Amino acid sequence: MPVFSLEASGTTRIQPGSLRLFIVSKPLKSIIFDVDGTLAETEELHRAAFNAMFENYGLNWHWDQAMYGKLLEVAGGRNRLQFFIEQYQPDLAGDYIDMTAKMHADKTRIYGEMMASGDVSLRPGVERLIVKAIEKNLKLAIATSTSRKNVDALFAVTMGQDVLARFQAICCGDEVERVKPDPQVYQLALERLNLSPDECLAIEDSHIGLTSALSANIPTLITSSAYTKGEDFTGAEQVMEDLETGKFDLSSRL
Ligand code: XBP
Ligand code: MG
Repeated sequence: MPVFSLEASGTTRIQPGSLRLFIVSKPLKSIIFDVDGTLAETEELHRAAFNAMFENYGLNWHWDQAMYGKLLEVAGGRNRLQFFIEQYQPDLAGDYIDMTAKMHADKTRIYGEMMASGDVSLRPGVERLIVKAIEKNLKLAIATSTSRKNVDALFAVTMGQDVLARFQAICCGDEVERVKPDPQVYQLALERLNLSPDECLAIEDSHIGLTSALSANIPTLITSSAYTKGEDFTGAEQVMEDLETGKFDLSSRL
């Protein structure tokens, strides 16, 4: 007979003879959401915004999906752009590497315009979970490598700024020194929430995000996205296609 058995509820039962001891995990107090790929499939819009920015600069650089898939290994758009120039345009690095902040700011402006006039929607089950979490008085948080401007742009066309205002901690890539996979952005979220990692659940879509959340000791659920399907999600609590298909049930965590 196994000494440890993991119950569906998340309790660990230890059975030395007839003695039954239950170690109950702390009740969930907060859900921390990643943004790109988790709240919404936004990476194609990011890619289009990068390509439009390149055109505006008169550059013949164009990131197709295969290239973008590789570049997503570098989180944070400005880091990604720098990496691309160094790896794929080394002859032009002298001219462009110092311009990446300006280029990335232009890309952010274009992304905002595209978001406002596009048809991005939240991924299945996201809105339902946010509404349920508010109903159950859970704290809501965001931990993302993207900028606050882009988070605002997404909420403006989806659940609205009033719902974003219900988030107790909105932690973005432009507030931390090191973006994911570094744990900084999740550590900042924990600090602002004033909670311990085991009171939180992170929801992520990528192995980079998973590494970041796990390095901050936060249990993590994965909803894989268009660009991250098939990645190695070892260490995740659960992996599902999306919150709706995976029938993620918040009540089992309360
Ligand atoms: C994913 C990212 C972001 C976006 C682009 O962020 O790495 O960099 O691809 O956004 P998340 P920026 O942590 O939400 O998955 O150009 O604004 O960085
Ligand atoms: Mg993501």
